[in-house]
Amino acid sequence: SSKGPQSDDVADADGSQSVPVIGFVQTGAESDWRKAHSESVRDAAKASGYDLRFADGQGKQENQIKALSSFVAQGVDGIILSPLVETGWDNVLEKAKKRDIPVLILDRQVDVKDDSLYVTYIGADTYNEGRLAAEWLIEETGGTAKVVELQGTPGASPTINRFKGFRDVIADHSGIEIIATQSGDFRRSKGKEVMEAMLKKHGDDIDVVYAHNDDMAIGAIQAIEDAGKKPGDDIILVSIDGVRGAFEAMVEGKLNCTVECNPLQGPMAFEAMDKILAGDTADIPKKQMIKDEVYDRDTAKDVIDSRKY
Ligand code: GYE
Repeated sequence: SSKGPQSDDVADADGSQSVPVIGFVQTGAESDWRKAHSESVRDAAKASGYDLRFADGQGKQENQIKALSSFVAQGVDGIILSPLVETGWDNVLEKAKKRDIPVLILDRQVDVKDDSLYVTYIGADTYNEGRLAAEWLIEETGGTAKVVELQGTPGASPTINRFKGFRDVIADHSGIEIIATQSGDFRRSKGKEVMEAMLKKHGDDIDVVYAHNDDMAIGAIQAIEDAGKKPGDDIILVSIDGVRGAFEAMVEGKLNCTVECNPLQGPMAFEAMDKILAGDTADIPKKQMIKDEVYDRDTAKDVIDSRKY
């Protein structure tokens, strides 16, 4: 029997309660963070008694839009969207609104004309993560370093926010200079490829890699080692997410710092969905941000065994 919201449930012909159907539109499977995120949503749906329909956008907004339209056409009870990029959602969200299908935005943000097109946003404070990465770096380097930046997917809210948060902090520190910046699409292979090109071009000038996620940092570590340098010592690396691979790299001394970004958002999402489907939206904030911690090489060993993703 469903532990989900009872009030809106329709009794089936045999008298049993029908299980609410939720369409989940995911970005893809670009990183370890994303895999943990998908798993968290799947597990929480099950634990809360929902029937989850999972649509994998495979890194393309058009796939996500198609999946959303199709969930609307199916008349699902609710939709959870993790949008690849920030813009371009107005039309499809209007379709959902016209059919009275509530939409919860999870992880990445949307930029829409009309905020009533979604009920609530739940995710990490990715702007603050960019700030925390910069603050750690200033502390570590004493405020002097030439930095190369590996950006996430162009147009994605964490990319925009981690780009800006970092710059807002280094603005007061003229000794920190970004000498190159390019997208590695939040992917390990792309991070390695972009880092190889940066090493060829900038060689010994590079003091620091700032990667918008751990997967790209791990790719960059490979490229640095292939170039005969010692990641963590010859070049400092700071990234974001806090996935297991990052903790392993820190324990090995190859990654200097990761700013946590918690992907285990499923329970929060379905707690909110319970309320939404029960018509209990009054106390749901428009925006719910998850808190992040900073970990570095000194603290990694002590916490690696307690990491949940
Ligand atoms: O940092 C990255 C993932 O949207 C915050 O997306 C998320 C980011 C995360 O692919 O690893």
